[in-house]
Parts: sequence; C-alpha cells; structure tokens
Amino acid sequence: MHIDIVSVVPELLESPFRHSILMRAIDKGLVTISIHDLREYGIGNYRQVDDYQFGGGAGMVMMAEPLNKLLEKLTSDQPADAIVYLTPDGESWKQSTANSMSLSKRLILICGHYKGIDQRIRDLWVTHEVSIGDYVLSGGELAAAVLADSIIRLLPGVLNDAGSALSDSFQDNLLAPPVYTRPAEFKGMKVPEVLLSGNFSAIEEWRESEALKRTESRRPDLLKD
Ligand code: 6GU
Repeated sequence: MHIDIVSVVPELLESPFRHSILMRAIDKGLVTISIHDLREYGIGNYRQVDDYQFGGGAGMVMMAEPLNKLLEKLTSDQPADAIVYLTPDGESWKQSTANSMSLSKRLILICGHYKGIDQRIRDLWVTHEVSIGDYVLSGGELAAAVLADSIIRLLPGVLNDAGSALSDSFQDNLLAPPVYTRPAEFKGMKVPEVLLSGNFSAIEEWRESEALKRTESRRPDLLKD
C-alpha cells in the first residue's frame, strides 16, 4: 500500500510513523508513506495556499489551485483508490471503514486547515470526507495519522499475532473485555478465577459476557446497529 498525505504543516506528521508498529510496517516494506508540503505548490513568491472566503466571514480557505496541481501530479501515473479529506464536517471514522480501506493499493489523505478547502476541490477530487470525532482539531494532520494508523495495523504481516486485530474493540461492534497479566495477585486484587482455569470455552464465555457488559454501560449505541 502507498499513502500520500497532503499538508501545510508536514512537520506534524514526522513522528507518528517513526515508532513502534507503524515504523515496523514501513521497514518491512508493507506500506510506503509520502508526506507532501502543499506550500511547494503555492501561488507566487509567497507560495500562497490560502485566501479570504467569498461572502466574507472570519477565517481563511485553502485555495483550489495548489491542491489541484498537487493532486494532478499524485494521480498522473496511477489513480488513487480513495482520496480522503479530513474535516470535522465529514462522516465519522469507523473500524468498518478502516477495514475496507485497508484493501486499497493507493490512498491520498488531505489535511484541512483554517476554514477548510475550497468546495470545488471536494466536488472534483474527494471520494471520502472523514471526521474522527465530535470536537474540533486545529488541523487534519493528527486525524490523518489516526486514519493511517488504524489502516496500516490491519495490513497482513504488520501485527505479529494476526488474531490480535480481530479481537480489538469495535471489530465485532463490542468493546474489548478486561485483560490481566502476571502477577495473579496484585495489591490484594486477584485475577478472575476463570482466566486461570485452563477451561477455554469458559474463558471465551466470560470474555464475551464482560465485553457485552462494558458495551452496555459505556457505548449502548453500538448495540443498536
Ligand atoms: Cl478530520 N479535522 C479537524 N480539523 N478537526 C476534527 C477532525 C478532523 N475530526 C474531528 N475533529
């Protein structure tokens, strides 16, 4: 898989891919990531990428031309499977969308800033508009890192234990059950007996029931779908 990320603050995207699981995925050649500085495609000597909005109002808008130039370049050799615009007015990012996007060969992520990008770029190029939650971030970069992380960890060979991704919270619309490791007793608190029993069907039953309990109390909305 190849992921292109378009940003006006590319420095914000340096660290997330340099550590742990994502770095290992890159080192193993399972994914390549290119971060593009939109300013290099900016207009004039000042490399302008934003301008006042028509109709007035506070806040700048990311101009169509620099984005268009960069997107034309990125898609000239090979089309992208998805062109995602990160924006608080997008659709909520979900595990199911991460699952389906993990089957892509090429993704382009566009990080919004200021008041967002000119609507005509959305109309012309963008295939998915995504928000990562009901709050406002200063820019789409952290959201792009969230998307990239949730997608890359699903690629075959990225996680050591292939079963691990399948047992994550949300994979079956349930939150994950509690987990314990050694010692079996800590500050007088004991690990649930069943987990030490070696009875795998009883353990599975306990996990399912705990997952359901957690979901009912914390995220009852997940049980409605
Ligand atoms: Cl994708 N971008 C910004 N700027 N804010 C957000 C968001 C994205 N998702 C939630 N808040």
